[in-house]
Amino acid sequence: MLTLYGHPISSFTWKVLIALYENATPFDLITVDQNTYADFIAKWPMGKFPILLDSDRDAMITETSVIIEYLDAYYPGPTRFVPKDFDTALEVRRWDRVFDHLNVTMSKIVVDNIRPADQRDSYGVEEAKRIVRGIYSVIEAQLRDDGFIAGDSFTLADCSAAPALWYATRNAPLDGAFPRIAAYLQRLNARPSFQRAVKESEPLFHMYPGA
Ligand SMILES: N[C@@H](CCC(=O)N[C@@H](CS)C(=O)NCC(=O)O)C(=O)O
Repeated sequence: MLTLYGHPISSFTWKVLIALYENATPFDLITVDQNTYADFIAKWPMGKFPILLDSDRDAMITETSVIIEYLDAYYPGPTRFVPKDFDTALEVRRWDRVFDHLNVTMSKIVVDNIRPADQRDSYGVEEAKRIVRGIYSVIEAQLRDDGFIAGDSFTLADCSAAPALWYATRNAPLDGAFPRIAAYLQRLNARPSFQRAVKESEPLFHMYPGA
């Protein structure tokens, strides 16, 4: 049995939820909140979520990219997340890293929105926005008019891209300068797996004003 410790509004949790929903993989979600935090932190003192527990294999897997590779290996379904061909797999992993970098950078902007007014970091936010626009340029140059970030198939890198771009573009708008990203985001938005992750978190959107 798979158990995911995460939070419905967390972008890194969405990344893994998308992979689980893509293949209708059964799992239980334990929301990391004040009731479950002690249990979670005892399991993973680094405190970064989500983490996946697999009681059938007596395994705990951390780091979203590794979790999705694990699902691909042990709970495969119609959507394969890492191609068998080494060079293509390397490209998928490379773009997964780019989108995780976008995810972490945009979090600085999102989290600043919920800081007390006198503890905001406008310098850090402007710097994050500059970095985000640099990442947008790299992504725009990679994208084609159709398909996904690393070819025709939806992969690990697209699981990573969907939440990162969803949050980033609300906080650092594309402003018409990145048409291929806008079109790509529409293709990602059309995936039922992503729609479900967003829908389930809607009741909690108020936690992140500006998100
Ligand atoms: N590299 C990690 C990043 C996970 C991450 O940063 N998760 C955020 C939630 S979206 C988190 O745990 N934030 C709480 C904290 O940093 O204390 C992964 O891919 O799993």
